[in-house]
Amino acid sequence: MFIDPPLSKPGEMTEMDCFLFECFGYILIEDVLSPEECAEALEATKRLHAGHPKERLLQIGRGFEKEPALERLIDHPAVLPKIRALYGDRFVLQAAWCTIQPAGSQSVGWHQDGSGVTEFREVGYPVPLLQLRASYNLTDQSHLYMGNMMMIPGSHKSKVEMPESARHEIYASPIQHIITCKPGAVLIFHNGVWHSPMPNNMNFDRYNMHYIYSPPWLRRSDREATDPEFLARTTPRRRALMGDHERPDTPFGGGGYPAIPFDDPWE
Ligand SMILES: O=C(O)CCC(=O)C(=O)O
Repeated sequence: MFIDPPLSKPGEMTEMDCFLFECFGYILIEDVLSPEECAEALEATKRLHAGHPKERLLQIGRGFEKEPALERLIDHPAVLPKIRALYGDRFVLQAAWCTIQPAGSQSVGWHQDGSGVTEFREVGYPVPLLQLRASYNLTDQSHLYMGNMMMIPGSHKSKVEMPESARHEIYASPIQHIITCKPGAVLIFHNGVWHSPMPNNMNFDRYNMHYIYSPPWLRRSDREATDPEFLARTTPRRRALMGDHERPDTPFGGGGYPAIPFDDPWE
């Protein structure tokens, strides 16, 4: 279906952004990364995937510990104010996945994000916001069949699951929306939105960097603990976003959870 995307602008989460996010479960911000920033991040993602099989969608976590171009995206000023507007002042980076959809491959599988063990939709209705994803498009996805994200707008409010029989179909539903965007755009979406990658029929690999923000008490999924060397050298804001607490019980207790220094200068 060709519908206009719920477009937002870098920075502050406006009242209209809040409305669009509430209605669709996602917003798209174009031109977040300059061509140079995007090229740098893309080179970093290629280094992370070097030596790994290129057959189907593959996600590699915690690349920000080694790659400065990926570290910078953890608290990008175009995106972080929107995450803060949706969560309030206390949240962590639950995972950062560097994802390839290799040239000429497909991994269509419609799903909601969460834990297979206890699906977030079992926690309550509407499915709570527990994994807010900022997905940086690092390769061209301005046409169809470029490994685009496919979304069902508003499906984070649906009590009814997508039928099993449709979950491996490219065109699964008449209301689906295929995101077309240039490198450097960022899609922010709610874990409850049903989504899938579109096949990548191009002769180049598709790379997205997904940053997932969660309440501080949710177990991290790309790491048990952050590399101590990274923690020692990164900025106070990023350190706070890592969710490595001196006492692991503090996220539950609240009192000892460090405040995120949102007002520190941007890099
Ligand atoms: O990178 C993609 O295309 C999709 C990744 C995805 O759907 C997921 O990690 O839940």
